[in-house]
Order: sequence, then structure tokens, then C-alpha cells
Amino acid sequence: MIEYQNIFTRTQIHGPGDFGIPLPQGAERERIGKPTFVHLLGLIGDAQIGPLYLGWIGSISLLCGFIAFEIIGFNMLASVNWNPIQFVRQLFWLALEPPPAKYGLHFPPMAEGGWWLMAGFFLTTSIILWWVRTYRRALALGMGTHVAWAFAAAIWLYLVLGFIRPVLMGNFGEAVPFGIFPHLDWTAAFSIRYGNLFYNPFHMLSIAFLYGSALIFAMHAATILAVSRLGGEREIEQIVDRGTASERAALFWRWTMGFNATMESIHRWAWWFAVLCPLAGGIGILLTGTVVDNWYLWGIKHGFAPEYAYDMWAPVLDPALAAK
Ligand code: 07D
Ligand code: 07D
Repeated sequence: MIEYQNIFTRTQIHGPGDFGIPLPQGAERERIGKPTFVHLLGLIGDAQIGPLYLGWIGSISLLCGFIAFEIIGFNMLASVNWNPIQFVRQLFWLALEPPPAKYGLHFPPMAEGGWWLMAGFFLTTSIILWWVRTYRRALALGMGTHVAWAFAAAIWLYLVLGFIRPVLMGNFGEAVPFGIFPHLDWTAAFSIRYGNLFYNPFHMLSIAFLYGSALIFAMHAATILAVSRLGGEREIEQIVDRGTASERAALFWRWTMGFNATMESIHRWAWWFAVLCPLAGGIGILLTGTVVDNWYLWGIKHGFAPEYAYDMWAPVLDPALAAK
């Protein structure tokens, strides 16, 4: 007998394309495209594509995202003398940098950060409009706005990094450059500049929620997959019936750990862990350079970072030299 498998071998059964519930007051015309089915997509999700709701807000968001992407791309291309081969070769190392500190919060010449400000403006507009879309589409479906608020937590960290903290520090030079490796260099330099971010308690919290999110995601996903052979990924019957997949999933954890989440509470755990990661992180970044200049010294002051005796009388011998 072929065992019922999941992840990549889901049975794909579908009827005619589903248009979804009617939208309020003549908004239907904004839902575009006829539903089509793609088998490959059906292996990782729902095989149906469309129809898509693309109102004005969605369209403007995509347009602004495209403009930001083009500004970044063309500035990177200009930085390699418009040479397409070098552009491809060096792509991950190229950057569109924010203005130097001397311009403060004033608008700098285009080649010295003006383009960075423009790209940042369009990217931010795009992201915020996309947020509005997640909020309004949820309301149109009579849902809660949980997705929008989770997204808002990420936008909070993004705004702290690229706008709120630079404004508090008095210059846009504090912000993050656009670029794959350059933004990592910025991250490493930021940590060193402010005395090692590891000693920032909000960085610690953010990491705990990051790792916690991965753990909760793994536990939840594994539990549901483990009972999907009993129909655990279905909704109504598992909630109301005894002896079902859902009850077994709960019992598994009660037997293993003595405690189990519920079908509802596991999603609350997951939501809060995910949201608190960038929420705590944003607080940590906001405090850096504004309230605390050096997290390592702050750690010593508060008694949890080790204080090395720099003023020790006897110099420490380098063992590598001592061997000679
Ligand atoms: C899997 C969902 C899909 C999203 C993807 C990202 C772009 C960028 C580039 C136009 C999990 C799409 C990428 C739109 C296009 C240009 C120039 C989400 C998934 C696949 N980072 N970061 C990455 C961003 C910051 C850090 C990768 C964005 C901070 C470290 C990708 C932001 C700091 C590492 C990326 C942002 C920081 C990365 C993979 C904004 C501290 C890595 C992301 C808007 C938080 C990793 C080469 C991923 C890597 C990586 C995007 C901000 C640190 C390019 C859009 C300033 C240490 N970051 N990042 O899969 O491989 O996310 O880098 O704030 O090691 Mg980053
Ligand atoms: C980036 C939110 C913004 C993204 C948005 C999405 C698009 C379009 C396109 C899909 C990720 C925009 C979307 C543009 C997408 C398509 C097609 C969220 C973002 C709105 N750190 N560190 C964190 C660890 C060190 C440093 C957080 C670990 C060193 C700095 C996280 C380690 C130094 C910052 C974390 C470690 C350093 C952080 C990020 C280990 C470097 C931050 C959480 C084991 C030498 C950020 C308080 C997050 C922060 C941050 C993890 C080490 C620097 C928990 C595990 C000591 C400067 N670090 N870090 O959700 O909040 O990011 O810090 O060593 O700013 Mg760190």
C-alpha cells in the first residue's frame, strides 16, 4: 500500500476555479484575472493562481517598489562605469550609500546620498502602502488584522534602522546602505562602533525570540505533519471530536513534557514570538548611540560583562613568541 505522504506528494484534487466571496459594493471589478491551475505550485501550496485583488493601493505600492529598485540598480550600475559584466560580477558587493554625516538631515547632492534618500522614500512608501493593503484586504474578508500588525513589527525595525534613529542622531549617514554585503558590513561596523551589540539586552531578547520562533515553528509544523495522516491539518472535526488527530497531537506533548498548547494557543505563541523579535530589536537599536554609547561598558557597569584588568602590572606573554 502506498502510504499517504505529505509536503511534496499531496494529493491534488480541485473543482472549478474558486473566485472567493463577493466583495462589498461593486469592488469586484478590481479582482483581476481568471483562475488557472499550476501543478508544480500545487506541490507546495494551493495550485490555483488568481484572481488577484490589485486596487490602487497595491498598484502604487508595486510602482514605488519598482522605482526604488531601479534607483538602486542604476546607481550600482553607474558605480561600475555602466559596465554590465562588472555589474553582474560585483553585484553582491555594490552599494547605494547614505549621505556623509556632514550633510546632517539636509538634502545632499544627488551623487552624495541624494539618490539614497530618494530610494529610501520610494521603498518606505511602497512598504507602508503594502501594509495598508494587508490591513484593508483583511477587513474586506471580515478577518482580524493580525497579519498587518505582525508586518508592522518588521516595519518598526526597518524604520528605526533607516529613519527614526538617524533622525534622532541628527544625520542620515547613520542609516543602512542598500546592498547585499554592504548592509552586512554596516551591521558588523554598528556592533563594533557601539561596543559589541551582544551586551545590548534588547539584542539578547530579539535573539531569544528569533531562536524561539524557529523552535515553535519546528514543533508546531512537525506536530501537525505527524498527525496529518489522521487528517490533522483539517479544521472542524479535529476541534470537536475526541480521539482525533488534534487530540493525539495534544496528548503527544502532554506525555512528553506534561503540558500541551491548544489549537488556538500555539498560534498565539507563534505570533508573539515572531512579533517580539523585531519589536525588541527596534528598541535595542533605538537606544544605541542615543542613550547608550558603548554596550560593553554598560554591561560592566551593570555587573554582567567581564571587566578585563587592562591596567594589570605584569604584561601577558604571547605563547607563540615564548616558544621561540
Ligand atoms: C526568506 C522572505 C523573502 C525575502 C527575501 C529578501 C531584498 C533585497 C537588494 C535591492 C528572511 C529579499 C531581498 C528585497 C534586494 C537590493 C539591494 C525572509 C524571507 C529573500 N535585510 N541581513 C539578508 C534585508 C537588515 C542581516 C538576505 C532587507 C539589517 C544579516 C537579504 C532589510 C540588519 C544577514 C536581506 C534588511 C541585517 C542578512 C536574506 C530591510 C539587522 C544575512 C534575508 C528592508 C537586522 C542574510 C547576504 C532573508 C544574507 C541577510 C534583506 C535589513 C542583517 C538580502 C530587505 C540592517 C546578518 N538580508 N539586515 O532571507 O544572506 O530574510 O546576507 O530592512 O546573513 Mg538583511
Ligand atoms: C530586517 C525587518 C525589516 C524588514 C522589512 C521587510 C522588502 C521586500 C521582497 C519578498 C529581520 C522589507 C521587505 C524590502 C521583500 C520580496 C521579494 C527583520 C528585518 C520591513 N545577531 N544585530 C539582530 C543575531 C551580531 C546587529 C536581530 C544572532 C553581532 C545589528 C536578530 C547573532 C553583530 C542588528 C539578531 C548576532 C550584530 C542586529 C534582527 C549571533 C554583528 C539589528 C531581528 C549568533 C557583528 C537587529 C537589536 C530581525 C536588531 C539585529 C540575531 C550577532 C549586529 C535577533 C543570532 C554581535 C546592528 N540580530 N549581531 O527580525 O534588532 O531581523 O538588533 O552571533 O539592527 Mg545581531
